[in-house]
Amino acid sequence: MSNPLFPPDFTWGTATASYQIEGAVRDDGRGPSIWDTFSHTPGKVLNGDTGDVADDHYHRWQEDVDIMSELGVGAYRFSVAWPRIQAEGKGPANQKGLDFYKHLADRLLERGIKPVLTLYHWDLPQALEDQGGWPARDTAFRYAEYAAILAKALGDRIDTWTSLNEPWCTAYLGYASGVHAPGRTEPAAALAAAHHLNLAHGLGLQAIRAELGEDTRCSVTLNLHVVRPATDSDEDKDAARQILALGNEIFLGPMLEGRYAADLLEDTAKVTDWSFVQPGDLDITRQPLSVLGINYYSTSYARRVQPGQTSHNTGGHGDTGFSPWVGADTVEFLDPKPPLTHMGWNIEPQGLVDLLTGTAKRYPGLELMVTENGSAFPDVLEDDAVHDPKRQDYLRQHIQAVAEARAAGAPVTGYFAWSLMDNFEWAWGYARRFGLVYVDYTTQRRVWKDTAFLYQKLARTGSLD
Ligand code: IFM
Repeated sequence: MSNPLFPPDFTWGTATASYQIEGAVRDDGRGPSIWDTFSHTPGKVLNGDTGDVADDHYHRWQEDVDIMSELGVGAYRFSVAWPRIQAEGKGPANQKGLDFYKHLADRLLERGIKPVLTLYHWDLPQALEDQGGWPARDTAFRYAEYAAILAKALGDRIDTWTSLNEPWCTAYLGYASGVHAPGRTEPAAALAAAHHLNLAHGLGLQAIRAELGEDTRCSVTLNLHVVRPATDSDEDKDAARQILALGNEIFLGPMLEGRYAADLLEDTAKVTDWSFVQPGDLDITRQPLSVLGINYYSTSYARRVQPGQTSHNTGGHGDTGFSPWVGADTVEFLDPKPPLTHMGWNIEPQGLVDLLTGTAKRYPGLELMVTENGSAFPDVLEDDAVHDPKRQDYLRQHIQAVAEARAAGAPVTGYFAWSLMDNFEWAWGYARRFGLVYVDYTTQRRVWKDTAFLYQKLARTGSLD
């Protein structure tokens, strides 16, 4: 590849999430989360895997920070497990839970790695789900209290506060298709959940800035979808528009523009009347963002079919059949075209160029970061090494895409590889590996894959030449 010309202050980072790596689900006063319940429900996660032990990061975090230090990354994006801080999602904070993240942040800072904290990466306290979960408005207010606790406790240790990771997954996979926790299949509830996530985002950022000051660096991470029409026909263009409204506009509108788009409301009218949006909510959801985090893996192709004619509704990153549940019952996704990753997702780096340049054009001046990008491939541990040329290719192509977007003027200031190490890949359990570092789950040994060495070079030099 040509020299991508990343400046020295470009942030190279790695990312993880609490339930995917921590394990220790009963230690030090942690309460149960919806993912504990879901993963322990037979048939929900491949091979019956759970996050009970995961990467045992809760006990091995120092070794994991050492790995990051050796990789040479400048930032680490991790999430806090809400039920470690408030076992039941409300009430006073659990000091031991706070201490874990304080120590982690301190060690990162000692090593010159900026802590980028996500408040919510899907592990809702089960007690809050029992009271209605995200479809219940009260959850947004409980989240704001939790945000205030974290801000007070972790304060200036944190470089960037990220309200939510991929609220799309929480709302649609959790409450519409039900393939993620809590596994509910209630379309109207999914749209209410989306709104309450938007509200939680706004209330959470208000709480953090009230505690730490208006200049506090705050963000949200969205898995913005790149959905292309299968053909140039008006029908297929409208199918893509409909999925983009459900996937992207439903969060971008309220968070960045203080509105829900009229076509989104129309498209979903037979599912809900949106009466859960209360006067004043859209002033709260729209808070100044210091940076927008974008997660990108692949694209998808949509077409319009006649009612009742859809043969399948999968394709692209995580579009696991959510659309018919929320009113898009005449949209069909094309089968993804090879090359595919082990997730079955197509590899289309141009999608990342388009997404970054398109978002930059739409929101001039808004700083962007790629907060997740990476690929799963079946890895084999051989003589203490993992040779993963396909993952290296994926990385090279997508780094090139970021460079292209930057060259076209998109203000992208950082890239976080998903993931630092193999981990619990939700409904796929441990059967899908996204790590730069291989985890041997029987011994918890960490082994650098070839891609980790490549990333080290990138992090240290800003170039893959
Ligand atoms: O593992 C997930 C992560 O938790 C959220 N974004 C997508 C990743 C790969 O599926």
